[in-house]
Amino acid sequence: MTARTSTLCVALAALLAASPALADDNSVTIGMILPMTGPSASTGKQEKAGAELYLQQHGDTVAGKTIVLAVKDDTGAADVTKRLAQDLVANDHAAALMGFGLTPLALAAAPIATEAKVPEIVTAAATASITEKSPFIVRTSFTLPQASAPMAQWALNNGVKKVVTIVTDYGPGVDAEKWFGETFEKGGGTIVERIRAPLKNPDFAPFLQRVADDKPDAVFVFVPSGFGSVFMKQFVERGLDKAGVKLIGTGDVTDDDQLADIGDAALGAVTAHHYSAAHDSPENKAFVAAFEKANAGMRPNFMAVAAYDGMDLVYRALEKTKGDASGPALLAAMKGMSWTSPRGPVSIDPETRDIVQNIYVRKVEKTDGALYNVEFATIPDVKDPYKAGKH
Ligand code: VNL
Repeated sequence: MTARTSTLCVALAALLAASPALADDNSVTIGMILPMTGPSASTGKQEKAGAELYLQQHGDTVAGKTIVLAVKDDTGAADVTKRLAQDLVANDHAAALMGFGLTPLALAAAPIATEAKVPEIVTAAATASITEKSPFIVRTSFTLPQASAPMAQWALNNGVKKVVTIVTDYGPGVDAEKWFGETFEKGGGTIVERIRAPLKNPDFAPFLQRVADDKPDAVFVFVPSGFGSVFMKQFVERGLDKAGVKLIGTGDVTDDDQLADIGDAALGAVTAHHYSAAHDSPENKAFVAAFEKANAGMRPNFMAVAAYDGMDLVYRALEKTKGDASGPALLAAMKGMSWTSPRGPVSIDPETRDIVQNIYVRKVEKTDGALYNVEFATIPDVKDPYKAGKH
């Protein structure tokens, strides 16, 4: 061998060693597909930080396997999600796919999960029907019906009679509109108007003018994580807060990632959700402190905790299978798994593969000079009501 080729061999060996795609037999690759750029980049950033924190705290070894977390940016485009999912299962032999920032992205990966018999752990997207699109989908985020129905119940119990709903016009928004509206009307409330705003380049001002004309007791809102700031600022600019219109919604609009940016405009907003950085438990205090230490200037939101729990689910499943990382074995181990998350007690419903969790009613308040969603009521062990009605 010449000196030149031997240098090349050394370089090649170094390259192979550094490549997670060619990791040894003992490795288990988790392919995490996220929007790291584009309008939902904040979701990608939170999710990546949540998953990496789990790895940092628990190490990369479980049940004799070495975990390799491969994070890929789909830019929020479904065709890219699908290509990345294909690539991860075919070339990287990923044992599980994880992430998916928006409903269309989670749906794009579903046929790949089914065909490759690899669990698709949905840690962000929250349209109820997603888990029906592949028997290999498991979810650690939430569903919009899970949060919207309890919000309607709270409104009914607290003197709210007339509501305008405003939702982003795609899967989760349609779910939120339906489950808030039907629950509210069944309890005797009136939906004055149902407004849907486009997902792309949202400008809520014209819709909020209609709300001002309708003069409801409250506006119920769903916008995906990352869009709350635009909405809340326009709500206040229209003077709707001063006109006495209450702001209620699912917790996506007062997302912990955006609260500081929204500022005092968020004060008093009442929302229902599964996670607040202010959740008062030892597990959450430890989680928030470790997250903030590892990610200067960031506060974990519901996306971060769902990714953290997604990793937790993989580790627990591998422990249960004693290191068997085949898709069907992992999936079987995940069904029925229960643990204590920073958000509270959770389990994976073995029938629907959706997460069962507490839903908290919270109000935005200032504590120690910062805005938080302060939980004041708990609805325990909520199953996704969309699927509960079918089973
Ligand atoms: C979705 C649902 C996305 C809730 C979100 O933030 C969210 C979705 C990006 O299913 O697309 O807060």
